[in-house]
Amino acid sequence: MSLPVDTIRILADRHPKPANIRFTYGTAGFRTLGSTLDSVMFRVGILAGLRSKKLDGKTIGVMVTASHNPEPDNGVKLVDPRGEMLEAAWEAHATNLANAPTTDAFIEALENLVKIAKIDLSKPSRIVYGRDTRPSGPSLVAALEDGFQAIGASVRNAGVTTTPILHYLVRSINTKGTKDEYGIDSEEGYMQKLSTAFKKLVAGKPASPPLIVDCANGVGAQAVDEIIKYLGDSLQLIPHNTATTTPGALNNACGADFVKTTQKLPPSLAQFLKPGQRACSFDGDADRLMYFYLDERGQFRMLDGDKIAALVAAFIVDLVKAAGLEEEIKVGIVQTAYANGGSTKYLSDRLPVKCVPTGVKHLHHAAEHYDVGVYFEANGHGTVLFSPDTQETLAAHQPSTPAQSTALNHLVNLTQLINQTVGDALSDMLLVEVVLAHKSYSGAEWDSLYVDLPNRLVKVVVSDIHIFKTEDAERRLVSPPGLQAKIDELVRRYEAGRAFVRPSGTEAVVRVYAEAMVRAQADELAFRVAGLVYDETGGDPARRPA
Ligand code: G16
Repeated sequence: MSLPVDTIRILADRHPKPANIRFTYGTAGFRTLGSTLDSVMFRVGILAGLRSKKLDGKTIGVMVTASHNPEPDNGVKLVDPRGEMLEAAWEAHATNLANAPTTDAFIEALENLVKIAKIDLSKPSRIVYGRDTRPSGPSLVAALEDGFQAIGASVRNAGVTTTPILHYLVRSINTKGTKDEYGIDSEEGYMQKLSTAFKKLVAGKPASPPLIVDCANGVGAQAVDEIIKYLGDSLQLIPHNTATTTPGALNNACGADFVKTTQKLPPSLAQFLKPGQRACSFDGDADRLMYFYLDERGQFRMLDGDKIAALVAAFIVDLVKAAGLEEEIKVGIVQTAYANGGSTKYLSDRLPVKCVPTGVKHLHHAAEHYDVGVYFEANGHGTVLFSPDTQETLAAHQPSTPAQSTALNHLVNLTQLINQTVGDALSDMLLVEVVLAHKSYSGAEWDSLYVDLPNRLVKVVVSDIHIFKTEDAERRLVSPPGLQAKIDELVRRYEAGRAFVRPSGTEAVVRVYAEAMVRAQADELAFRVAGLVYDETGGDPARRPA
């Protein structure tokens, strides 16, 4: 069987590639200005069909989102059958197809892919797809659907939904009727699964005070509205920033990325958050979560992905011990270079910690090597993975005391509460609430697990981010030559100083992270390193970071 070249040609001509743009499948798929992505969507539609054929007709997910990016951006990423990110080798195929300059070149690239990846075109192709609330979503989805039609895929439209729900659907569809069945393959099934596990885990605990949820004016608002119906009085959520149809509102001065990068309270919450009360922020597609509270002096205190990892890991370690499974189940942590030095020290004094490059795909794969792998990026993107062996151990273990039995049940319920396919703001929020309820912790008590080193994250706009190359899990630059030595020389001058530079995989910027013993020094170090980066690339002196 060969490719339906005639159909592909007719449809591809309706989605020409814009000249002079090079697309890259980056940290989380293709991501750039939505108005430039029409051809990419069409081509990804075909690629998803081929990926499904390659995997014997397993269902592949396609999510149209640009997550934390500004509203005019959009993007698309593929989800592999177990709900995880697309296999790395196929990222290169995606980039290759997206950049073919003409319809003829695109068809040639497709034929080439079929040959080198040995794709049996007679296999069926199945796809489930969804999008976030961005205004460019509907027209980009139409282009994607032309791609599905061109390759003759059987499709299911999940509509406007969160990225983690799409990942959940992919895994649920592919495991339906097997011993690994993940859940009922619908949004309702997802809500039911999470809320049932949550209620079991907090049963008998005093109800926590209400939680303010900043939905970033994105699709998370819809998911929060929905879960409220399922949670009943087990947890009271107060959604804010739910204006999903107000132009320009998405991720604007609100949401998880705003909180993490500015280390400030979203201004829209100022009149609602009282000292001591805890609140959290989702990002635009609800796969990241940041917590925060105001201390008794009204100062903003952030509880980021590192703090979530510390809270959750300690809780799981305690349960494993209480269940009598200390010897069988080992818990490990995965972080990136962005992890605060304070958290890395706290965690590595207690558990094995591994550092990997940015991107959930890297953390997820590293976490799979532990019995229970807790991974969180500092930006609030993360989850917990229970290995298949661990899940079997939990199912087979015979507790010898009532206390062991309770701890074992809690662990089993956690495997249901946690979305193990990818970082999930809603599921992670419920997880945090479970731990806080069990420990009777306020935000301040949670915060006091360890002290964060003051830190600063800065974006530098440079003419070409591709000249920046890193090694050692992105902690050191190998290119441009000589720049790392200059950074090292600067860092040496600051007490507890640490800084690194890496090109973003989701925005056209270079990111600079710095930390030091005191706030003013962390800020100064970040801006001085940013200045070095800027000078190196010969940017406009007027835009030099200062
Ligand atoms: C995506 C990735 C995250 C990553 C973030 C920023 O998040 O899934 O793993 O931390 O981008 O990446 P970079 O620094 O390379 O731009 P999201 O929430 O935007 O999908």
